[in-house]
Amino acid sequence: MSSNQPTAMKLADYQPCAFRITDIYLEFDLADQQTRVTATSQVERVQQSCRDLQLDGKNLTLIGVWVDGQETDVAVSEHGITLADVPDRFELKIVTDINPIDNHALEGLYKSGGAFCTQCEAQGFRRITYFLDRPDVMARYRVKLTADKKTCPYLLANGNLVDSGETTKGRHWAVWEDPFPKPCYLFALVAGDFDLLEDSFTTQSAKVVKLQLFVDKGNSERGHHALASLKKAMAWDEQKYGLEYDLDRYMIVAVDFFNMGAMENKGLNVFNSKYVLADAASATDQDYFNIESVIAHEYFHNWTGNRITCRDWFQLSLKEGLTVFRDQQFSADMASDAIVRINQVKVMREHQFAEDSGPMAHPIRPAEVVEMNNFYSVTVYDKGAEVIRMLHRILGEAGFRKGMDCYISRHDGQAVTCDDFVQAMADANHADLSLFRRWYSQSGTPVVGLTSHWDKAKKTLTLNMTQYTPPTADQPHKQSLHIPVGIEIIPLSGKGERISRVIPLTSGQHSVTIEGVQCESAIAALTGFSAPARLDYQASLEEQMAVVLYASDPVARWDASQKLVSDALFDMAKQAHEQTIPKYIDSLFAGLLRQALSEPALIAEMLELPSFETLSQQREQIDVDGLLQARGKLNAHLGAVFAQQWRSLYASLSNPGYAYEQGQVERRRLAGVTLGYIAAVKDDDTAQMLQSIYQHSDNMTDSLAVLKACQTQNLPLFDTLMQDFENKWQDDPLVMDKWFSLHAGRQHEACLSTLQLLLCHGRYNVNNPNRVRSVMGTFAFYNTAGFHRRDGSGYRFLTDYLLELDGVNSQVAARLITPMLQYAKLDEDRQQKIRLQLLRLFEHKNLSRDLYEKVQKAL
Ligand code: B3K
Ligand code: ZN
Repeated sequence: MSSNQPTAMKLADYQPCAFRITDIYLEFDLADQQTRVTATSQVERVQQSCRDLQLDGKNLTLIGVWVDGQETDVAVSEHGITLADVPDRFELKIVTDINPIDNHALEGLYKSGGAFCTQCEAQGFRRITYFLDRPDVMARYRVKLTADKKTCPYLLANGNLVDSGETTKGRHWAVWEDPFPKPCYLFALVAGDFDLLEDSFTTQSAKVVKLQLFVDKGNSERGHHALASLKKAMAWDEQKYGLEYDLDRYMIVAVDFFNMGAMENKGLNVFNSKYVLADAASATDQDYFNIESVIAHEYFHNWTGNRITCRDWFQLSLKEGLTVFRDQQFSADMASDAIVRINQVKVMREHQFAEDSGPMAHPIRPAEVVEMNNFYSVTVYDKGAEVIRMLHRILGEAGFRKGMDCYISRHDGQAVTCDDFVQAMADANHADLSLFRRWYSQSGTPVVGLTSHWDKAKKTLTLNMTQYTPPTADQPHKQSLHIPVGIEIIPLSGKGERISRVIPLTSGQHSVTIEGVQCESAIAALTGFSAPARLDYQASLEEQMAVVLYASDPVARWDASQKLVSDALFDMAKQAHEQTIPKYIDSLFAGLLRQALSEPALIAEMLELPSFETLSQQREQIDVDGLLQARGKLNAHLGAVFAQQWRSLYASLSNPGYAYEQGQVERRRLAGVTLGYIAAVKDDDTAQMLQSIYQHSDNMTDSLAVLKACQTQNLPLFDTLMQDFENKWQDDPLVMDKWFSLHAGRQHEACLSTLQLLLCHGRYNVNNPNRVRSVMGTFAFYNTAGFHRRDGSGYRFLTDYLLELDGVNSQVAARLITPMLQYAKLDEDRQQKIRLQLLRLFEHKNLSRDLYEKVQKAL
C-alpha cells in the first residue's frame, strides 16, 4: 500500500450539506472516448458560515467552470474542485470530458457492448461531473442526450421524454425530465440499439403506465418472464402496501457488463442481463425465480429508496434491508413460503454469520466506512431484512402496515435515517422500540441458549433462555438485544396438540412457564428463523427426530434434519481413520424418502447435505479435510444404501413439457437432489442414465442437474457432456457463465490447471464481472478442496488474480477476496498461508481503497 492511506468516514461526523442544488440541466454529447458533459445547476447556500463550495469529482477532465455566466478559477484536487466564496444563489455551469470506453470500473458512464449506460450508486455520479455527490442533495433533473443515430437509436434517461430531434452528421438528440427531485445516485442514462418489448400496467387509480424492456438484439423472446414479473410486482405493491407507481413510463434495460444485479434508477432501471433474460432452454428454475425477485426488488425501491431515500450512506439498510424484506414477502407469495424462507436462512447462515465472525463485521448501520461499495453487504441487505422481519413479527401484519403508512406519509420526498423509520413504526403502534433499536448499531450474531424442564404433575413446561453476543472484530462489548424467540412445542409421540409462541427475550436471562403441556415434548426454537441468531440447545436424538417428523413449522423440520446430518458429519470428521456413519442417519433418510412425493421441495431441502459453508459456521474450528471427506463418504453411503429408492423416486418425478410453474419447479428440485445421490453409484448403468437424461432434457434445470451431478462425483462423463454443452452454447454469454462455473467448481487434483485454461479461454474476459464471478467467484467461494489446498496454491492463485483484477475493477475484486478474509476457523498452517497472501496484497503499491479496507482489517 502506498503511504497515502485512505481514511474512514464516520457516521458520527455527519453534517447537513451547506448548499442545496435545486435543479440541474445535464447535456451529454456521447462519444466512445470523449463524451462532453455540460452540467448547469441552480445552487443555493444553506449555511451562511460556509463560504466555499466543494464538489466531488473523480477521473474527470475539467474544461471550464462558470458562475452566473462568468468563467471562474477553481482549485482542483484528486477528489474534486473548490470554488472560493460563491454567491448565496447562483447558476453554476461546469463542462467536463469523460472517457466511457476505457471505464472498466463500470461506475459512472461506461459502455456495455455497444451501449452507453451509467451506474451512479453509491458514488459514481462524481465520475460524470463535479457535484455534491451525497444522497441528501436532491434536485430536479433535465437531461439532453446527443448521440449517433445509427449506433444509438434509443436515447433514454429518467422520467418523461419531453423533446427530441436530429442534428447534423447523423446524430440525434432527446430531452428527458424527471419531475421528482432525486439524489444523484438515482440518475441514469442509456444510449444504444436494442430490441424493445412493450406492455402496459393500469394502476389502482386507473393510470396507464407504459412498460418498456430493452434487451440486446435477438433476445426479445427471453424478456417475457421479466415483463410479467414486473406487472406482478406492481400489482402486489398496490395490494399489499397501497403503493402505486408514479411516472407514466417504467423502463428496464438489460446489459451484459454490470457490477451487481441491478439498479433502481428512477423510471429507468439498469439490469445485469442475468436477471432479465430467460427461456426454458437457457435458464434454470432458479434463474426464473431470481429474475422475478430482482425485478420486484428494484421496482419496490421506487417507494422504499427513491421517493424516500437515505440521508447518508451509513443508512443504506434503510432502503436495502426494507426492500429486501419486501421482495422476500413478494417471493413468498409468488412461490412457496417455506422454501423461500429456507433459502434465506441458508444465505444468513452461510454468508452473513461468516461476515459477522470475520474482520469485516459491521452493524446493519455501519458506523465507519472507508469504501462505501464494501458495505453493500449480506449484513446490510440480508440481516437488514431480518431486522425488518423481526419488527413485522413484533408488531404483527396490521401493525407493520400501519407503521409503513406512517413512514411513507411522514417522509415522502425526504432523505432520512434508520431512526426515522423505527420512529414511524413506534409512533404508529404506540410501541416502545428503544431496546429494539440496538439491532441497528450492534454487530455480531447473538447466541440464544435454551434449557427446558417439563413438570409431569403440573403439566407445565419451563423454558430458561439466555442470550449472549460474542465480541466481533469491530466491537468488543455487546449489549442485550430484543430477540423474538419463536418456539414450537411438539409431543414426542406426534400425537396431541402442538403449541406455538413467540417469546420476547429482552435481557440476558428469561424464564417462562407454559401451561397445558400434556406429555413429554420436543422443542423447536427460533422457529422460522425468528431472529438472526444461533441456537444453543442440547436436544436428544428422539426430540430432534420428533421435530423432523411432526413440527408444524416446515423451516423447523428442515432445520432439525440438517442439524442431525451436520452432527453426523462433525462426528465423522473427528474420527482419524475409518469414519463411521451414525446409525440414525439411515432411518432419517428412509423416513424422508417415504415422504418425498408429498412435499417434494421441502424434502429436497432436507435430503440435501448441508453445504461446507453452512458447516463452517457451526464450529469455532474447522477441519477442512475431515469434513470434506465425511461429506463425500456420507453422500456415497446414502447413494448406495438407497440406490433403488433414489431411482424409483427419480422415475416418478417426470414432467410434461417445461413450464415455470410451482408444482413442476418442486419436482425438478427434488429430481436434481435425487440425481446427486444416483450419480454417487459410479457404474456404467448410472453413466448411461445420466447421459440419457441430458440428451432428452428440454430445459436448463434438468440439464444442469446432470452436469452438476457428474461434476460433484468427478465422473468421466462430465468432460464429454461439457464439450457438447460448450459446442451448443458458445455464443450465449449467460449460459457460458454456467459452463465456466461448472468447470471452476470441480474439486479435483488438477483444478488449478483447469482454472488457468479457463482464464485463457477465448470467451473469458476480465472486463466482464459475470464472467469473472463465474470462474474466480465459484473457485474461491465454492471449490473448497481446490481453494483450500494444503500447499496454499489455491490462495496464491486467487491473490495473483486479485492483483490483476484490482486495477480493472476494484469493486468486483473486493467481493472475491471474501473467502480469504474468513480464515480464523482454519488450522494454523492454512491461516499462515492466507496471511502471507494478504500481506502480498497489502504491500502492493496501488491497492484500491476497496481491497485496502478489507485486507488491512483482516491483517
Ligand atoms: N441499489 C443497488 C446496488 C448498488 C450497489 C453499488 N455498489 C441495487 C439494489 O440493491 O437494488
Ligand atoms: Zn436494493
